[in-house]
Amino acid sequence: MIRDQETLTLLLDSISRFVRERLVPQEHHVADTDQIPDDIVQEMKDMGLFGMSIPEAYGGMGLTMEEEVLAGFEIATTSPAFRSLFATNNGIGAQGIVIDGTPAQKAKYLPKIVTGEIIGSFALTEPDSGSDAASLRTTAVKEGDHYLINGTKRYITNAPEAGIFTVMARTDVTNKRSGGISAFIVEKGTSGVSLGQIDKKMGQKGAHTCDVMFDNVRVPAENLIGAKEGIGFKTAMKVLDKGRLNIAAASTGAAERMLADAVRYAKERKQFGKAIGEFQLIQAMLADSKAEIYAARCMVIDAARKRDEGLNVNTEASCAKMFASEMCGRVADRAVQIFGGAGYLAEYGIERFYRDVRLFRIYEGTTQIQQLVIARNLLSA
Ligand code: COS
Repeated sequence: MIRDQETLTLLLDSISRFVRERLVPQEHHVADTDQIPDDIVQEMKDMGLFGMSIPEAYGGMGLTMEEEVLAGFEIATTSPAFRSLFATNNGIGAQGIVIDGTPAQKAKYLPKIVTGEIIGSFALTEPDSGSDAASLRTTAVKEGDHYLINGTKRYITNAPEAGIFTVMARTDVTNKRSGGISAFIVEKGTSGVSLGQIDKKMGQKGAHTCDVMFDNVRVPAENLIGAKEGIGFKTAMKVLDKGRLNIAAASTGAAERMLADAVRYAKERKQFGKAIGEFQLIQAMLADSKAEIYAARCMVIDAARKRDEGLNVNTEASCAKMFASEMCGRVADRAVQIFGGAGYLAEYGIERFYRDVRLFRIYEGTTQIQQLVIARNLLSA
């Protein structure tokens, strides 16, 4: 749903200009240093990018899902590391509070998430619990007006920068599956919270992940999301329904960028006496990419509209995430192919995208988990 086209157009134009003029020129620098410069982070804050999806009542833009994916397409036309920094505040690092938080939890944390004063991070995955999220082993034992949390979380995006974590932990150890899980807001400064080394990744330099360890961490009972035990897994799944749409939008935007780079190169690069874009085998790769990007874009917008209508988009979010991320991988591969030898060299940047977008098919649920969700929903209908 688009609430006001004029306001949205202004936002999309300003994001597009910011990406073109400020972020694209910094892509190599961020990849080389593994850091997003402070002045860029400040500009992101000033533009309100940390609070796009947070309700206006807490100072955010309150974008609808359709508006958010349109913004997501634009933001994703540069290195994914830039979006990653504020994406958890709009997505998985804050949505647990937005969707299921108590009024007091929202009032306490959301205004600071909006400004980027605190970064929100989502702590679900563990060393032995990835795709099978319901098997997680982190425990939260109630002691008076506190919970004592123990366990280790792995691959946690933005953990090094985070001010709060949404931590899924088992409050009922007799229930080994999803019904025993609750979600908590844990502040980073709490005694017993510690971080592992920043992970060395294949790509997405500038976006950081690491382990987060909880050693007898005392969390006030008021930080139990929704003030109810046993609903934490469902909170996580609802968060991921939205997160998967955001990753689908990011995949689509990144594919658009790679195709634009490939088209430009195909016009400039000459072989056999003419631009390689005049050869039909190159044209086929460009055309397939364009059609697939268009299909992904339509899927993402349709699923976003359905979510705005209040429909259950579990299936649609998984379809969009699966199709768009796999499509993005194919476009990345073709783009490298069109660049030829230059595609394999760091200075042309396309190999960096090839590595960066590989993650889209893995995080927030692998392609295989999306297949499982879609098929289960089909068979149980
Ligand atoms: N919204 C609301 N509730 C949901 C839901 C959703 N999207 N998905 C599942 N649930 C509910 C189910 O209805 C079920 O409720 P009941 O117990 O009341 O029947 C409960 O949650 C458990 O669901 P389910 O039985 O489907 O759980 P499973 O353990 O079989 O597996 C999958 C669920 C595999 C889909 C889940 O573990 C998953 O998404 N894994 C991938 C994790 C992931 O994406 N990790 C990335 C980390 S973030 S980067």
